[in-house]
Amino acid sequence: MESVVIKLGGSVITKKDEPLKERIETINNLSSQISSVCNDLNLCIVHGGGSFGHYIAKKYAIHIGLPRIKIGLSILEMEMRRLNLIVAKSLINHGVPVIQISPIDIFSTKGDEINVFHSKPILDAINKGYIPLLYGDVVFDEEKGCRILSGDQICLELAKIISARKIVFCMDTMGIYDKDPKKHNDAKLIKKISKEEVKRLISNFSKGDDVTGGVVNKLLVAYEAANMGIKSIFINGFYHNMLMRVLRNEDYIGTEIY
Ligand code: ATP
Ligand code: IP8
Repeated sequence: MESVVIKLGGSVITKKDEPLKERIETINNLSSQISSVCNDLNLCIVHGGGSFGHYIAKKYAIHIGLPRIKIGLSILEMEMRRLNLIVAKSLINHGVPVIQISPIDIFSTKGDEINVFHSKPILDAINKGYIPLLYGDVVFDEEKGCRILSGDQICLELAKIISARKIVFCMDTMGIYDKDPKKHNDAKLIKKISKEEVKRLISNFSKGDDVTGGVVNKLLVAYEAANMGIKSIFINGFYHNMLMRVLRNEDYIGTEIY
């Protein structure tokens, strides 16, 4: 069976301009698409922070290290688990056998590097036929106290351990453009990007307002993935059945980084 990692972007599953607001209809729609293919694939699902994670992380400056207001980190963890529960409930209601796994329990970092990844709970779940469901999270860091580990980065770690050849990123745009399509009407969708081209593109893009670096972080992850022979596919998570089409290896509109 083919192994695939899916990232449900925070820009798709939450209203990024409204703190702590999920998009339940979109989540249900994505769950239904995943449900139609989940028996034919080895899947891991990861979701982003959106207006839960990024909002709380910025409010308490958690992306800089341990917050001065200690409870801020607890609130971030609680809100991410709440968003994770919303996503899990939807997937389970659609018959997708997910097991929620909190990154703070299995990852820790030292500086920019992941130095602990306790992958057994993930592999155990997969071996028993379940689908691990993780999310971008705060994790403890040996130097800074804590740091935000993006869902994108977690996707890459999962792809490595389950030998996935493909990560599918659902975003609120049709894929990667030559410039931010929300700011430039003449932005052009780039359908295929080689790993050599990615580096050049990154230097033109801004990190945006997110605590994990937005589209730049995604491209860095895609670059690292491509170096390991893992393809990254960027699609619009709002677009009718696009996720299902990619998962079924059918034609789709989006960006492939290889
Ligand atoms: P989260 O980090 O909350 O999970 P996400 O993974 O859904 O969110 P974002 O990090 O919000 O995705 O990145 C998507 C956003 O990146 C788009 O809304 C778009 O405005 C912005 N963006 C900036 N430059 C580009 C570009 N060149 N191509 C595509 N999107 C871009
Ligand atoms: O949204 C960040 O993960 P991302 C999660 O995938 C938090 O970048 C807690 C902000």
